[in-house]
Amino acid sequence: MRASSAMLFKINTIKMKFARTIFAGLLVLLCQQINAQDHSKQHTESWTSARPDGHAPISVMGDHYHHKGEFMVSYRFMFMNMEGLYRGDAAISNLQGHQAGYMVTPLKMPMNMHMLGVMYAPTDKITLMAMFNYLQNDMDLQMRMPTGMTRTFSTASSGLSDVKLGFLYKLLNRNKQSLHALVNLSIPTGSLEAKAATPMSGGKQLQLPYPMQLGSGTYDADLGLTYLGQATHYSWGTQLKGTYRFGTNTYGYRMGNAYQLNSWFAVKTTPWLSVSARVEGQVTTGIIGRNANLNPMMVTTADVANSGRKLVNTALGFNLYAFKGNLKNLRLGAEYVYPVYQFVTGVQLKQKESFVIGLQYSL
Ligand SMILES: [Cu+2]
Repeated sequence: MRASSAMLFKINTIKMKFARTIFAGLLVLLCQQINAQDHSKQHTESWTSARPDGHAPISVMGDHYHHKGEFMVSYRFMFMNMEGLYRGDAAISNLQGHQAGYMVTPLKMPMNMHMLGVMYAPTDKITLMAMFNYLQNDMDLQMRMPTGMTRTFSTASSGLSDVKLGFLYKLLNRNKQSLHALVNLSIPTGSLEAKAATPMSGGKQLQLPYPMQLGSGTYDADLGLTYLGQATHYSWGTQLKGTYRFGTNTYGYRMGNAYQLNSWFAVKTTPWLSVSARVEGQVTTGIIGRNANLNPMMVTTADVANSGRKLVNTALGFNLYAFKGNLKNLRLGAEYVYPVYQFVTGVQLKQKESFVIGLQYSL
């Protein structure tokens, strides 16, 4: 047993090294390609954000940097919904969820998120970023008695989530192609104390399960790389981003790491409008450790065995851009996001569609 797990660990380490080597190789190739094109052209043009598709679809964060002295504020609103149970990559009934050993199963979890962002570029190379998120979570649940009777109830939580501070670093911008790195530090300002009275608690306020809490409780880092390209009437981009969490929070657990690969394509139909299509792959690993205040047999969301998922999203969106006039540099973006594939570890709610709308203003 021990020998085989050591072997597995070794194989995984080799796989990771291999993936890292491939990634570094691709990066070098990309830089060389951008440089090579530079020498072949007489007039080199920079990638520019001053067009409707100069910003990525609104759901993508840290997609663009600014010129020295520029300042930007943004507000985004996101509605997300989760509904119906999944085990692995297949839907199951709530009865099957209860039969897996849980007294309570969730029915749905709609979530509203308000995001306020600030960007400022002290130099052409560096753009500083800060992001403040306010969350409103709701969850409808079903309790099943041994007699087979069911009863539904709801819980809710809301408040400031974790604050993110970071910067973008411009690596290259030439031949209408651009490459920049993203570094964010997430500060655990979001509360882990969200509580509610449930039919099982006899009127007492009890700490809510993991997905209903407002923050991770740990210091986390986002590391990312964004590649952008432009032609006269269309543009494209790819962003690879990882969220890494460190240590354990005051309740003895750590949320899973998250990895995202985003690729999008946009068509600039007029100087003020672009439409976009995007594909996103997401992997979130499971929770490490557990909160001793939560009874894992009570509800699926209180059991860390039901955490971690893989998801493929598709999205359609548009950007409106005021390129002149009094509202110059004001943008409005919206995107509709629909998951086309998901795999959950254990029993979890299924991710449904989400909708994002946002305003950005730079000066
Ligand atoms: Cu900006």
